[in-house]
Amino acid sequence: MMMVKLFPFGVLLLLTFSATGSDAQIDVCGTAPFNTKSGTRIVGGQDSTEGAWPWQASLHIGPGRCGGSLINNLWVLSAAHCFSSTSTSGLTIYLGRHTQQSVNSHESSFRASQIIIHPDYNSNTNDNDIALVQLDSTVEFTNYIRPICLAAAGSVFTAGLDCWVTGWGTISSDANLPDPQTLQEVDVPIVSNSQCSSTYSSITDNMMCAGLTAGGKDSCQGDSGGPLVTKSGAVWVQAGIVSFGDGCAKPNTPGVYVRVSNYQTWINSHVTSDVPGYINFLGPTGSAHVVYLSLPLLLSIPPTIFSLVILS
Ligand code: 4AZ
Repeated sequence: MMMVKLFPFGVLLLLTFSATGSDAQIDVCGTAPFNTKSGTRIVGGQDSTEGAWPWQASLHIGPGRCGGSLINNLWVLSAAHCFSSTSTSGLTIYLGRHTQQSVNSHESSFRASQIIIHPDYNSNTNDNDIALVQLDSTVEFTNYIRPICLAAAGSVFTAGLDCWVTGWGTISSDANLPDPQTLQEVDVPIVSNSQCSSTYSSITDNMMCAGLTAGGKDSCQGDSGGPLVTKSGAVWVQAGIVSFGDGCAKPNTPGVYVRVSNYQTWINSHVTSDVPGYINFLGPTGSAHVVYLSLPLLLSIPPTIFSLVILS
């Protein structure tokens, strides 16, 4: 945790979050009024509470299903391998969805106006397995539909960090169980890239891994494109995108995720208005900058300068 002590005898304690840019989304991203976690098929997980993961998108691509995450009022982040082309026909995007069959009173559905697949996506190695989907109209944020904050360039996710992954993918690697109706959630710890490379031969810096040594908890087929998130102070930040794995939930076989923090420049080159909120994640409390200011100093700072001080 970075600690800035302007006045050691300060009387005011301010918790702020490090953000890059003056982002329209930073005030709202990563907040989830119905999420009670402290710190996600999904194999070994559980039904989520309605509204707990308000950035979760359900992409129906013809007969196929993928996950995604809302990053501002117009764009959804997902995986490149979810799309066989950039044709938007047959694609429906659901936000605020909880179950795949019952009535979802908080849901809105959209068509896509554009699909952007990363130009360096390699379907043989799975490198750069990232895509952006532009909705055909802007979405109104509610308690059930909100954007996720994204991990800023330079973010650090150390081995063992607890993360959550969410989706409607298969809940069993033997494919005998039907897909779940209710959005599933499971918590999985980060596995270092060096450790993960002992399982997979092609782990790149653009990837990150998460899972238990013993197995039992994992994302799986149908969860692809969905978010791997962790909590940073009071807000949730997306670390990864469900990408691939050798089966699901096997011992010593972590799930592999896109390392979102490597794509801030690429995302911002396409999402040019209402830029997503980025959090420089350095640990569970690592992005919380504690700032001490004395009351006289505080009162002497004009509001505009003050906001620059705490956000820089
Ligand atoms: C899949 O087939 C898939 N355990 C996605 C994620 C994982 C495995 C398979 C990770 O889309």
